[in-house]
Amino acid sequence: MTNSDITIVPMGCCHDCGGRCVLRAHVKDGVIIRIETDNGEEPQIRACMRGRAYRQRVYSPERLKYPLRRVGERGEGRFERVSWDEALDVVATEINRIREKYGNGAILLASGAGNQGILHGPGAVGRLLMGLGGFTRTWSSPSYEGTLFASMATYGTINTGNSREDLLNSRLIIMWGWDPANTVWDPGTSLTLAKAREKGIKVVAIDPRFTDSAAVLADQWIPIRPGTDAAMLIAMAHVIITENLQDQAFIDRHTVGFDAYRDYVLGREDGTARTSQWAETITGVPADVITRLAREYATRKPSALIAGWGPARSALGEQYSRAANVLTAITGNIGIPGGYAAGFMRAYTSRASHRSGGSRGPGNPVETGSPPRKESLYKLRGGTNPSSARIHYSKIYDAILRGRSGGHPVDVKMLYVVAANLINQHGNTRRGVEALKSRSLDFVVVQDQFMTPTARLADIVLPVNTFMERSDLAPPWLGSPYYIYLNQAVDSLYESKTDMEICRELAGKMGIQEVFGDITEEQMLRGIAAGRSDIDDYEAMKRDGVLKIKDVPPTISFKEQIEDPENNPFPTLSGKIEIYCEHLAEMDNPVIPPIPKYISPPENYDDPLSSKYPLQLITPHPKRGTHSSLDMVPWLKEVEPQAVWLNTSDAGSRGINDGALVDIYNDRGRIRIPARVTERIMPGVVCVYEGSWYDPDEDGVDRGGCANVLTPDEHSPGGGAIANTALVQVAPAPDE
Ligand SMILES: Nc1nc2c(c(=O)[nH]1)N[C@H]1C(S)=C(S)[C@@H](COP(=O)(O)OP(=O)(O)OC[C@H]3O[C@@H](n4cnc5c(=O)[nH]c(N)nc54)[C@H](O)[C@@H]3O)O[C@H]1N2
Ligand SMILES: Nc1nc2c(c(=O)[nH]1)N[C@H]1C(S)=C(S)[C@@H](COP(=O)(O)OP(=O)(O)OC[C@H]3O[C@@H](n4cnc5c(=O)[nH]c(N)nc54)[C@H](O)[C@@H]3O)O[C@H]1N2
Ligand code: SF4
Ligand SMILES: [Mo]
Repeated sequence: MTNSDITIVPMGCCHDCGGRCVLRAHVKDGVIIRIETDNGEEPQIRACMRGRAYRQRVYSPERLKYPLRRVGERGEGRFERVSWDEALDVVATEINRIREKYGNGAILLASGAGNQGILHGPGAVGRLLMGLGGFTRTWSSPSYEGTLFASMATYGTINTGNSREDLLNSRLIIMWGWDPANTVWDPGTSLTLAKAREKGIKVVAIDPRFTDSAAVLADQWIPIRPGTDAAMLIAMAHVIITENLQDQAFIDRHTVGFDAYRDYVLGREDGTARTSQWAETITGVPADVITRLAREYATRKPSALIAGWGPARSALGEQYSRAANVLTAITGNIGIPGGYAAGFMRAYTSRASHRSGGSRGPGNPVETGSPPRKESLYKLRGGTNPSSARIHYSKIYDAILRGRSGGHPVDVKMLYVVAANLINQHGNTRRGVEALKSRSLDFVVVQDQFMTPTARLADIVLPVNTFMERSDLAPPWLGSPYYIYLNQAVDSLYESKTDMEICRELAGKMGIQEVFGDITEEQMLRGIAAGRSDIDDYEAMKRDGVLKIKDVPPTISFKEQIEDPENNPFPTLSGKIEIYCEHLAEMDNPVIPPIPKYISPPENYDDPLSSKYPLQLITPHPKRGTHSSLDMVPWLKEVEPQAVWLNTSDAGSRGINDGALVDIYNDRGRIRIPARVTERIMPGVVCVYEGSWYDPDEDGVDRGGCANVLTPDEHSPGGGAIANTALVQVAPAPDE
């Protein structure tokens, strides 16, 4: 489309936010001067302020411009400009040297979620390293592994959601640890929830914070202590069972293990009845609030209990997800319009995974013959990241520092980081710095668009272009029926290249050109599109920058299993919904029991450590950013400067006023940022959004406010990240 001397290029926003929205870049004389969004037919896929502000990222003065080589010690942050030829020679030489000396397993690929297009991002590096005989992969996703594990254990699948528009058939919607007004969860979710409320459907938010969603989309806010959700869910089951409100016919027909769960809930197993009063002391939620919600949920059928991933990003997060899944089962809210099988939540699925990372896929020679991990659901089709040759991404630092002698499958000698700001985004930032500086690690290469806290620790830094400087194809974040076609808006800035171009050149230097073949990127995109049955008009998609798939019938997960169970078993080992999961029983691990239980995790509110660090830290996803990717955008910094949310009473008892500079600290580290004193967070809990860049001063105090300075580099038994379990103290910052 051309209007005078301005060209409008249709494309989309492609970082790892919960959206994937239409953008239209106005380009004049080769420069993006304005960004607008979808003004076309309904349903519009409208961008938020983050996408609309994107040109400040493309033209940020902080962009990486040229390949860089470290001078001085690793981590000192001093680099010199080198040519692409020199930089790639070093990378190729190091890869070959390390493969020959230590074997391919010594190369660890740390791929992140920075780019969500299908063609660009980490996939190219995975392809290159596979072409060279394999590499060590990480396992687990920082997003959802706890939820995924619980979803697989209960239903044998991650396809558990209903279409968004089906929420309008519900009579009660519970947003449990879910804040879609901020995190999006596919464009249109907030609009649907707003319509639901207009229709008179009750919406409840359960969250330690009075979130934007609680404020604008909910009728009721129930604050709850982090890490205790399983107790409330189990107490709701107690109310339902003692008042005989369960759907017994559904339970008898579609589930296994109800009796064992009932015995636990009623206290027949161990003498402790899981009453609302029992849960009140644990969760901080008044018993009558729990009882009332349980009755409403069981009797206002159909009801949608949407259990977010945030509460599962905790030390024993699987128990929360399992307890939520089981509650939806015992009330028979599964497989029916207006219901919702709590679980992973993917709905529309006629396409492949939304993850384009190079860390997935079959046939890695480095993994051949390695047995499955004991704590994986390896007997299920698809398993849950079963290979014991992989390193959990929370354990990358430990693997580098301790290697085989620390129980890891390999001694890591080279770290290839692509589209990941791991130092910032993985738990225990300071240990990460120690690991990447370690002399046992021979070589670190980082491919990124900015000199991130991770790139500062590299030996070679390779500049990558942004999604506005190349073409790509991107499915929505979770699973709505549409595709975004990203038309290239401008030429690559400075000397930046795509990840694909970089890997192709490396492949050329290493004599394996055939890995990428000689087809163009456009031909590759056409090939990808041809492999997807729901893309029927490539040209129209490219012209419009979006393909909205029409006439998709609403998804009601498990409809077939519920209507005709004999012919449609659940893909679990029993063929039914597993309230009691035999596969879990075989693991014989007390912190992943076969039925969901409330187990107090380490660093919970009642841990003895709370006498030293009395506040529970949560670190949700930022409104002003997509993880760490937009930290440098001034317009977005204005929206919500990084600060710690602190309840008025906790601030008062510490002599802290709104806006004052404070220290948030524990044994892992210390950050110094302003306090946001507010009633929007419950007493005893503090919130620091993830994503702000680590920026330590000479005393090692992080002035950037990186939440992961305070979180652990551990994982839950099923493999979930632990971003919302950490005890801290807050104090006024010392005078400077
Ligand atoms: N703006 C924005 N949107 C995003 C992203 C982003 O970076 N920025 N990232 C995207 C990605 S990759 C992901 S994985 C998703 C993540 O989506 P979610 O996991 O749903 O997002 P979070 O913000 O981490 O957590 C949701 C809510 O859980 C609450 N919470 C934390 N701990 C607890 C708890 O113990 N109990 C209860 N009941 N609530 C708790 C938080 O206060 C928060 O309001 O978001 C996506 N959307
Ligand atoms: N404390 C805490 N930590 C968390 C979370 C939390 O809730 N709390 N959430 C976790 C979650 S759910 C996620 S998904 C992770 C995300 O963690 P990451 O994937 O590490 O984070 P991002 O900031 O999305 O992107 C990483 C980098 O990718 C770069 N990038 C963008 N596009 C490209 C590209 O095309 N090519 C290359 N080579 N680089 C590119 C960006 O510049 C950025 O530096 O964070 C996790 N970390
Ligand atoms: S940041 Fe997310 S919600 Fe905002 S425009 Fe981009 S994809 Fe859409
Ligand atoms: Mo994520």
